[in-house]
Amino acid sequence: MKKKALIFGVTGQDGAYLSKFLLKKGYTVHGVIRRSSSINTLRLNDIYKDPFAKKRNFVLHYGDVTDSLSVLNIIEKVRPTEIYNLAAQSHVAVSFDIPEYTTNADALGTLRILEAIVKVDKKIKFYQAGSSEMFGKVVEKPQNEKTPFYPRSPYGVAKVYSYWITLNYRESYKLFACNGILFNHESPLRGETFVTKKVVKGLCRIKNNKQKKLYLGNLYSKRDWGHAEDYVVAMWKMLQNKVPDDFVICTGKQYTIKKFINLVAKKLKIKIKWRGRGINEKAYDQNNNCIIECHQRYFRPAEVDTLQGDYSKAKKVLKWKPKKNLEDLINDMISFELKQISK
Ligand code: NAP
Ligand code: G4F
Repeated sequence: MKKKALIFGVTGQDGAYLSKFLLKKGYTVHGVIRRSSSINTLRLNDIYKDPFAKKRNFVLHYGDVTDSLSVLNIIEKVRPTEIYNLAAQSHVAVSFDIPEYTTNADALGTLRILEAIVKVDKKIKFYQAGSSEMFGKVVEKPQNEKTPFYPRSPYGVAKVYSYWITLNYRESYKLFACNGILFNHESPLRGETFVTKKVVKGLCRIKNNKQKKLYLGNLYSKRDWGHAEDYVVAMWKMLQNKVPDDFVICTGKQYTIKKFINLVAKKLKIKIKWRGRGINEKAYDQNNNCIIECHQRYFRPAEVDTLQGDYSKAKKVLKWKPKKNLEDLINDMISFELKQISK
């Protein structure tokens, strides 16, 4: 029988990559989109299907994970074989500005989907988009599936709730429910306000005289960055495993934000020199123009200083490993951005 996936958060970075991956695998993909006053399906342009077409393998439904009725109605109507919950207010810094909404969407949203599964069909498999932000102020290095959580933001705390409620419904109702604990993953489709996209886009525009300066926050936090295209494969593999389980997905390598900037600048042949310390640290180009400055607004009330994962379990059980390294990721992001500028 043809498999049917339902993706909450289909319009996001991962939603777009996962949809394309599942369509290639022969799935019919249903996605949940929010009503918006401006177009929010740009990442889905190449797979979007005319709603009046007779046979469609990609179908969109209006809904919201903060709205129980829409969640239940869509699951009842679609009757999917697999549900991927990627829906979230996913920006860590913004979660300090809208903590209540973040908790509603990122914590209770998961509960709403799990409850609907219990009501509609307990055989529906469920993937929960957990995050390395749950490790927060890390208690060991590197982090694996057994590392205790210590979240540092309303976003991280909400994701910890989702992790435990997913595990609880697995144990209580015997659901096939899995937590992916994914470390940062990026791509040309990454949201514009996350640091990798901001840096790549900013430096590409500076190189092409479209922008003079880029403002950033903490340059010294360390992240384990992978490519979103690799990570959606891991989500799918978790739901094809014999038993439901939880998996860390990462590259095992970490870099500072500053190192990431230096790598991007090198690729773009911008020779940068750093001067100053702390908030006064600045980057200058070969003509001594200041092209990067730090600004207080991009620092967070509490920071996650270091993240580095260990994907041994996923490698052993799911036969998953990342295919693309940081250089591949940067090349991919830069070529996308340069194409955008030349359009
Ligand atoms: P993203 O680009 O920000 O996408 C988030 C998606 O969730 C968008 O489709 C968004 O819709 C949707 N959404 C937000 N609030 C919603 C609501 N109330 N109801 C329904 N949909 C809602 O995030 P991403 O990078 O693809 O990440 C996907 C998931 O993985 C998220 O849950 C994120 O927290 C988690 N995660 C991401 C990473 C990473 O590094 N990317 C790492 C670990 C975990 P709109 O387009 O309408 O805003
Ligand atoms: O790119 P970021 O905003 O990603 P962050 O906070 O690590 O969260 C992302 O990854 C998580 C997985 O660990 C996901 F769960 C989450 O949904 C999201 O996708 O920031 C990365 C680092 C931080 O330390 C931040 O303080 O970059 C630092 N940074 C420095 N300047 C900045 C900036 N971050 C942003 N967004 N903007 C800046 O100007």
